[in-house]
Amino acid sequence: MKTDLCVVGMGYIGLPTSAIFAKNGLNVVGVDINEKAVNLINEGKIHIEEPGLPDLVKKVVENGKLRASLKPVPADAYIIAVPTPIHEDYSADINYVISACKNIAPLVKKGDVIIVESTIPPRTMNDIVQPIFEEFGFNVEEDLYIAHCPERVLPGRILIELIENTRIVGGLNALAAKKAAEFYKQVVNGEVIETDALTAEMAKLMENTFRDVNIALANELVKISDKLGVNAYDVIQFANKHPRVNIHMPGPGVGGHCLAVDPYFIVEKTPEESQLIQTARNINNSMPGFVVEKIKGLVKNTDNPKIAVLGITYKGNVDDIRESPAIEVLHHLLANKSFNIAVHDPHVLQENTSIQLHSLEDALKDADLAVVLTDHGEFKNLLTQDELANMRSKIFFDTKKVLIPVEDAEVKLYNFNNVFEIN
Ligand code: SAJ
Repeated sequence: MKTDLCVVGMGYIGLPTSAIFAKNGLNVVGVDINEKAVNLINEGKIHIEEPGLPDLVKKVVENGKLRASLKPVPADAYIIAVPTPIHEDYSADINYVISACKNIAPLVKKGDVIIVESTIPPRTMNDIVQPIFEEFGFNVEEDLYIAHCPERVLPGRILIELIENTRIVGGLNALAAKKAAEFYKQVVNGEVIETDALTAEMAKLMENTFRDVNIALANELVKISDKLGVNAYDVIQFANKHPRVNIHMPGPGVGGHCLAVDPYFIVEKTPEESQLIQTARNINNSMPGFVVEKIKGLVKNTDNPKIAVLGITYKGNVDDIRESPAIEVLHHLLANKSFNIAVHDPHVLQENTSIQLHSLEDALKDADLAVVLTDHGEFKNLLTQDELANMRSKIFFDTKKVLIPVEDAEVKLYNFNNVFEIN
């Protein structure tokens, strides 16, 4: 059977994208180097957590529209959705994109559409991707339609946002943008904007940088409020009553593979010009340390305290622990040999991490302090749950303002409202 679309990378973006095109009737082959993921998908199952995705993948695999493979296959269109991590020195690692391009290049034919969805540093399409296809003998101006169409979906809402969000399609030339835009319009209800590759690269990076900088402002406010003795959440709430103000939410840092990474792609190319972006990154990176200092303050009068760490994913209601500030806090705590640490996360499977996980009951048993680092929905009503009964002290430090406060003299709740009370 002819393959309409070959998607390289079966992760948080590639798999749902494949499933949505398959649902729309295209014959889709999803490619991944992870044999376990490939086998699971071919059984109609999935290896990631995302609402609605298990049912959709089951359906499109069962009706033969989606199958997974370890190797790319010839198709009329290709989407590259592989990770672009950062090196230790914060420079972008685009090797997966390069090898994906090199793997599909021998299979492509004149008239094919090739789309890079992975987030990439500015000029990658022109300086890296284009020459790869030229090396394989293509005239990229005429033979192929190559475009960057950055993914912009929010984990937890991927299936909705893939269809509803505006897409930016940046072609190597205007015709490539038009052809790639037509391809997306098969499934996207939102606006599909055509532009050049560099503008698309920068628009994507600035979206996440905007958010990172605004969260940094909220996190800096927490530190300022801590010094001044003022309730940071009240300040944010009241300031945000102004029609043109939207201070973001503070937290134990900024995680995930997007906000904590993408700004560095801009910094790498323009270090002199990106001062604000770098400062914001530094502020957000300092938050795990700030939280750890407050935790130390809370247990300073307890010998060998037991601390329950609740939530280790990079944000609430997902299972992703990549670049998680909670993990950084945890590592600091584990390094302190006088602390007894017990971790609970209702979204993370033990088989996916080397961190020893506990049930909520075990984590809280005999605990002197519980620290909430992720805003999972499961934690909202924590303060009324039976599992609290066996805590040694019912002291909570909620860095995400997820716990609903209770009127209970035994329970002491700290968050960024009253963090200045901790010394
Ligand atoms: N966070 C805060 N305060 C806030 C909002 C978020 O501390 O007010 C933290 C979260 O806890 C988390 C991090 O920021 O650690 C990132 O969370 P997020 O929900 O803001 O974003 P991601 O990384 O899950 O997804 C982002 C989205 N970008 C934007 O909203 C501009 C998504 O649309 C992108 O597709 C994704 O990055 C990506 O792949 O680039």
